[in-house]
Amino acid sequence: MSRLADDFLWGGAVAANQVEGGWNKGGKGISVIDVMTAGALGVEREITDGIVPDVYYPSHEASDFYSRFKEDIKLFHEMGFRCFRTSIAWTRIFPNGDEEEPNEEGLKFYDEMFDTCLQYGIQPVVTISHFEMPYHLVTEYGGWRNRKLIDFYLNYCQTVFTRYEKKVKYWMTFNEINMIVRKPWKPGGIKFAEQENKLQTEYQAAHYMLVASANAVKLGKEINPDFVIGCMFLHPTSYSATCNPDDVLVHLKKLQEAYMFLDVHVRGKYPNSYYKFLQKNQLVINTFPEDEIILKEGTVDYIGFSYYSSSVAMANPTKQDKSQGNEISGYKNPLLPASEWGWQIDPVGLRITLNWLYDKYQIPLFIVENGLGAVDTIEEDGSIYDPYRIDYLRRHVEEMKKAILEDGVEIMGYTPWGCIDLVSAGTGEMKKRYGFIYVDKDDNGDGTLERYKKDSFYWYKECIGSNGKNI
Ligand code: BGP
Repeated sequence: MSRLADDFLWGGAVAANQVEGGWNKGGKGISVIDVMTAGALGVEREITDGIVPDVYYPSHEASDFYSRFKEDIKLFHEMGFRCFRTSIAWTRIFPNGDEEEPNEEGLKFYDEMFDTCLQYGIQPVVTISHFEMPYHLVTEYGGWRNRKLIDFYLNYCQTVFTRYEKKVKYWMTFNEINMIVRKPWKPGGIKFAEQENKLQTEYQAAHYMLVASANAVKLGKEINPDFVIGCMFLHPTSYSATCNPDDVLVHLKKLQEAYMFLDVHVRGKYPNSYYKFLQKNQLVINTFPEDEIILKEGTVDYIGFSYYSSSVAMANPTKQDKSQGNEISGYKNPLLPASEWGWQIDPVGLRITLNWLYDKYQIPLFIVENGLGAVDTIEEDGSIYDPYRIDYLRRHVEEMKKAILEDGVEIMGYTPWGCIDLVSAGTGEMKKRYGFIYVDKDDNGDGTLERYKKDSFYWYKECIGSNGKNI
């Protein structure tokens, strides 16, 4: 192959909870993100007990995509998007999560949104659960530590698969599923009680989510065999800090622990190292006898993953070695520059990641998140010069192309994160911007919400228009 396929899925990615706002409109219920306050670099977002009056919650209005999606999708079209990755807010469809009947107004909202995409020839790529499970499932059932969540999730899947059968072909079951064993609030609605055995709870929840995911794949295929259903994995790319075998082993173990999720998603069973890990940590996971078969039968069609940066692993780290990164980070790499938020920038790491994944799993890959969170300045005439973002994206696209054209990796598409500015999941900030489209809003929630095209908007348009040639 000497060029990218003509149907390569160029596009952009967002999540409902970070872009839509309209948190209580159209019958929507409260989600786990709706009770998270804003934070900053080094300042954790607080999880409040329900909605507290006079507290600022960034997700409540977010970028107001809920009311402006038509003009926003038009702008995506102007850039030439062939696909648009977004999620369905579970709480628009089942406000509490445990109802039997869905909320028609919520369903209609996504009907309209997907229709708008399709009118412009943009394929929706839908994450079924992206950090926005119903808060009620936390207060009543304890989140994903409870097996009942599988049924609620499947009822939700059944509803959206059936409703959007003719509109959505590409699906992903859970965003960054492996976050459940590190930062379980957003993906799993799990807040620990004092004395709780955290690891036990996390790995139990992981099992339930994996069973739910496999069941969802099976269900989706029954409803429409043409559905293309993938998983979504936070790829914790890292290197051994030195060639000291002790560092190399730590690095290997780190990857193995994370790849457990992909082993189940892709091969339909846990690796031996997982059972040894459970033993070593004295974890006992409750399973049903049928789980084994479900996992076997519900394997995914592709691996969707996020990649922003890399870090290093070492056997004897010091406190100063810690690096920032996307939820699961490691230690600093002295050879790499970092973003304003301390995420180390490593385009070649993307090529390495693609090769690792493809060598190991041999199914198509989809880069569903990549990008640079940076502060942008808007000029008086409305221009936004963001050469740093263009440089980041260009270098990553170059490496992706090498992976396809020189290494033979099968990649379905590329959807840079936050194609329109949105609320940061990690910090809740607005000023950590990823978009090609600037949204006039600040960290206090002030601004007109008006949209402006950044320089990167025109760069990406040219990139897509030339199918990745002119970058
Ligand atoms: C991933 C999430 C996204 C997104 C992104 C960037 O973890 O899937 O929801 O937000 O990272 O992270 P942040 O928003 O913290 O900059």
